[in-house]
Amino acid sequence: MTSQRRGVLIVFEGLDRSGKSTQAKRLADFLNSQNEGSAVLQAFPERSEPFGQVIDRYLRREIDLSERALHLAFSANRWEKEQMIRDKIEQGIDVICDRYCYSGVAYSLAKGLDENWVRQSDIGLPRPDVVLFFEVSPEVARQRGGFGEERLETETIQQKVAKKMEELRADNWKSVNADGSYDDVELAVRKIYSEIDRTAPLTSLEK
Ligand code: 2DT
Ligand code: MG
Repeated sequence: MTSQRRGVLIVFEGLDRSGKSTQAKRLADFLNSQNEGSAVLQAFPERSEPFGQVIDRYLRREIDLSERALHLAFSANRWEKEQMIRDKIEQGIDVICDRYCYSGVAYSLAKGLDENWVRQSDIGLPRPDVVLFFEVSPEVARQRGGFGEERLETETIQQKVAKKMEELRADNWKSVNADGSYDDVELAVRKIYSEIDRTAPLTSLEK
């Protein structure tokens, strides 16, 4: 048997305008610049997949969905990518996700859905080796520009999501102070990346 080292699953979570998408891309670009093909960037929702298209139409206000149907669509959208994620990691390729099930849970809890129900649909997905939790102060977030046009992009929803996200912290979470310059934050992210232990096997999300 070959003992090739596995890839890692790294998730970027945080509020809108915390810089997480920028930094997820920077990490992927950095890893690929060192070793071409060693990392893939995966954003959720992945709007190009069938369930992602439904989500996209909902977010752009083209269609309506009940809160539970929307929650399941977001979760199904992760399942659309599950095999790809497992395959890459087995091949030694790092998978960097811009949002994951924690956004799914936090947004749905913020809308008042039941916690046990909400967690159910993500059980069995690969569990991230590390979740980088981007924390940005309201002042800095405000300086980074206004909210967009899509659904869910309001101050009220963001505040509720922030509170719920805070409660989801677990042992695989690392806080990133996202108030610093993009270059400083990038270095902080790289340091956390370099400390990931990839000797243990990838696990799955449990109840
Ligand atoms: P982006 O702006 O990052 O494209 O996200 N969301 C996301 C959920 O409500 N549940 C989920 O499971 C995920 C992954 C966050 C679009 C919006 O979708 C929300 C913002
Ligand atoms: Mg957005």
